[in-house]
Amino acid sequence: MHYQKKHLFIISIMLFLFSFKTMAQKDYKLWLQYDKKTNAELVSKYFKDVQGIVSLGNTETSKIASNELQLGLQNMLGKDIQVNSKIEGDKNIIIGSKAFLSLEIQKEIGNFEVINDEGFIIKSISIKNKNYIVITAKKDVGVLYGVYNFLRLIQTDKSIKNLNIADAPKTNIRILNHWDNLDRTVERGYAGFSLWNWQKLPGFIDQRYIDYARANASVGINGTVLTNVNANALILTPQYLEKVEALANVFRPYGIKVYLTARFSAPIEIGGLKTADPKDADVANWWKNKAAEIYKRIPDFGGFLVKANSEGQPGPQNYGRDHVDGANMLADAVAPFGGVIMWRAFVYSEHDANDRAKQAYAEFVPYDGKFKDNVIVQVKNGAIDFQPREPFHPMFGAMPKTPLMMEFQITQEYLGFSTHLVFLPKLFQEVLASDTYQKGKGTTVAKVIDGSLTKTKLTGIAGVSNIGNDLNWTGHPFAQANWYGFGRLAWNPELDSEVIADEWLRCTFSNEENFIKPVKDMMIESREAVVNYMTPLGLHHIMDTGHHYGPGPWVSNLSRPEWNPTYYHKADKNGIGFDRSKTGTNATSQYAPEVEKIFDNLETCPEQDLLWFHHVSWDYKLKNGQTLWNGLALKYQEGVNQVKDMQNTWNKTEKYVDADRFKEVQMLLEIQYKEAKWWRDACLLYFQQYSGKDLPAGVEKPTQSLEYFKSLKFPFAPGN
Ligand code: BDP
Repeated sequence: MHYQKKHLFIISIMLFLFSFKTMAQKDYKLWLQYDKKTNAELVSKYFKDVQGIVSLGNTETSKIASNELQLGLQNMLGKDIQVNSKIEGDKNIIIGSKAFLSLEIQKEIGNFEVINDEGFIIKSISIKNKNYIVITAKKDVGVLYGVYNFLRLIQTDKSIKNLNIADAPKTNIRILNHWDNLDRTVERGYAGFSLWNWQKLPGFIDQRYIDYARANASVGINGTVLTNVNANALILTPQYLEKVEALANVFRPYGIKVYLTARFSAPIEIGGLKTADPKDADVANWWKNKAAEIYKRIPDFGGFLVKANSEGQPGPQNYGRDHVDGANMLADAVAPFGGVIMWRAFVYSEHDANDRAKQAYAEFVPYDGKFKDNVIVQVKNGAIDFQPREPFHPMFGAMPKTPLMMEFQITQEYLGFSTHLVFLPKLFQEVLASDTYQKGKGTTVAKVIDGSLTKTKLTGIAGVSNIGNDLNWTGHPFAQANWYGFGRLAWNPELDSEVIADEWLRCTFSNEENFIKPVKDMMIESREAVVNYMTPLGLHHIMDTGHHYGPGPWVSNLSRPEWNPTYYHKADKNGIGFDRSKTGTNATSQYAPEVEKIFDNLETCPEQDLLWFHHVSWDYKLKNGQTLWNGLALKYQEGVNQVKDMQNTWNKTEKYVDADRFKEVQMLLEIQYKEAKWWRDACLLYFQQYSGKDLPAGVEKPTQSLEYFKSLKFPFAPGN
C-alpha cells in the first residue's frame, strides 16, 4: 500500500512537471507553434506538394533557413522531410540566394530587381516536367525571410499552389528598443527582468538569445538596441563591449544588428575628459576612437540611439550647443563604418509650461535639413507620450529634408501594463494611416517614414520592446501579438491590422473559423475599449503618477506642471479639455493647413480627439445628441462593457485553446475587467466634482468613494 502511494505520488509529480513543461513550451513558442495539421484535406494537399528540401546555400544563415523549413514542415505535416544539397526528384522546395541558382532557374524566377536586398521571391516553377517551389532572394537573409513567409502560408492554411510572391521590407531599420538596464531591471517592463544576463555573458549563451533572434527574424525585425535610452555609460567600456559582441555574434546570422544607447556624457564618465562638449576636439576624438573600438569587435554594429537633453539626460545643450551639433558629431564618429545615429526628438522643456505638445516640433523643425546623412530623427507617434490615443505627431508632416523614424511603444506603459489585452497594431495603423497633407492629400505618416515621399534612403520604425524573461516573453499571451504585429508593420507600414490579427491567431492558436472570427473581433475592439475606459474623447495622461498604473486625474503636486494629470485635462466648473486651438495654445497650427482646419474647428474635430484640442463645457452637445458629461460617462461605461464582452468571447474558446493559455487569458481578462471599472469609477467621481451632474442612466454607480481611490498607493508597481 505504502509503496503504491509513493508510486502514485511520483507519477502525479511527473504528470505535473510534464504539463508544466508543455505549458511553458506553448507559451514560449510564440507564433512559431507549427502545430500538426488536423484538416485531412489540406494535409493531403500539402503532403503531395512537399517532398523534400533542396538547400543551396552554405552560410550560417542558409543553414538556419533550411533547418527552420525542415522543422516547420515536419511538425505541421507529420512526416520526415529530407534536406539535400542537389536538385533531384520532384516536388522539392529549393531554397537559396540568386548566386546559387542555376541560370535555368534564375530565368524561371525572372527579374530580381523587383525586390531589395532584404526581400524574397517565392515561385512555383517546373523544369523538365518536374515541379518545384523556389524560395530565393538576393541575399541569404532574404531567403530566411522567404522561408518564414512560406511557412506562414501553411501555418495559416493558405494554398501553396502556383505561388508567385515577391515581397520586400519597406523600411530599412526595423528595430526593437529595449529599455533594459545593466542591473537587469527594465524601465516600463512588465514581463520580468531583462533577457540580457550581463553577469554570465560573454561565456554563457542562453538559448533564449537564439530564440529571441529567431522570433524577430520570423517577422523581419533586423535591429535591436540592447540598452535603455536613459543610458549608462558603462555599456561602452571594454568589459561590457565584450558581452555585447557575444550577443551580436548570436544575432548576426538572423539578420539582426546590434545598436547601443550612447550616454552623451560618457567621455567624462568613462573617458576621463573634463567635458562632453560636441565641439571640443578631444570629445569628438574620444567618440571616434570609441566607435573604432566597437567596430573592431562588431563590424556590423548598427550605431547609437541617443536621448539627449530630455528628462534630465545630458546632451549638447549642457554646453550651449544644439541637437544638430550633438547628433552630427556622433554621426561623424560612426560614418566611416556605415553606422547610423538615431537621435530622439522626445524633448520638452522644463522652462516652458505653455504646452508640452508643442515643444518637440518647436525645437526640431528649425533643424530640418541640417543633420548629416547618417542621422535619423526618432519621433514618438504622438506629441505627448504613448497614450491610448494621440493624434499623430505634427513633426511627421514638417521635416521634409530630414529622415524621420517612428517610435512606437510596444510595452504597455500607459495601457494597462502586461495585464490588459490591447491589440496595438490597431493603434499603430491609425497613426501610420493618418494624413499629414505634407505634399497634398495622401501623404500619410506611413509614406513619410518609408521614404517614398522624401526619397530618403535611411528609413525606420522602432518599437519599445515588451519582452522580458517571463516564460511567455511578454507577460500576457496576447501581448505577443503586439511584438508580432510591430514587426509586420515595420516590414510594411500599410499592412492592415486585421490581417495581422488573423495571421497571428492562426499561427499562435488555431485555424478554426469559429475561434478566429470572434477572437479577431475581440482583438480589434480591444484598442477602443482601453481608450474608452481610460481616456475617452481625447483625454490623455491622467494615469497615476510615476508608475502610470491606474487612474490619477487628481494628481497636481508634481514639481513640473506638465507631469501632472490636472495639466492635461484642465477640468473645472466650466468644462474639460486642453484648448490647443487658435483660442488656446495654437498647437493645431503645427499641422498642415488642411489638418489644422479640421482639428481647430469644434465642428470638424473628430470626437475621438475632442478634449485633446478643445476645452468644452459640460453641456456641450456631442454628435449623438448627448451632453459632454453624459457622453463621457457613457464612454467609460462602454469601455467596461467591452471588456465584459471580451470575457464572454474568450470564455467560449476553451475547446480551441490549450488549457493553460486559456486559463491565463481568462484570469488576466478578469483583472482587466476589475481595473476597467476602477478607471471608470475613479475618473467619473473625480470629474463629477466639477460637472456637478448625476451619472446618466446606463452607467453603473461606483461602489467606492473618490477618497478611497485617491488613497490607493502602489510603491512597488513594476517598471518604474
Ligand atoms: C516616458 C517614460 C520614461 C521614458 C521616456 C522616454 O515614462 O520612462 O524614459 O518616456 O521615452 O514615456 O525617454
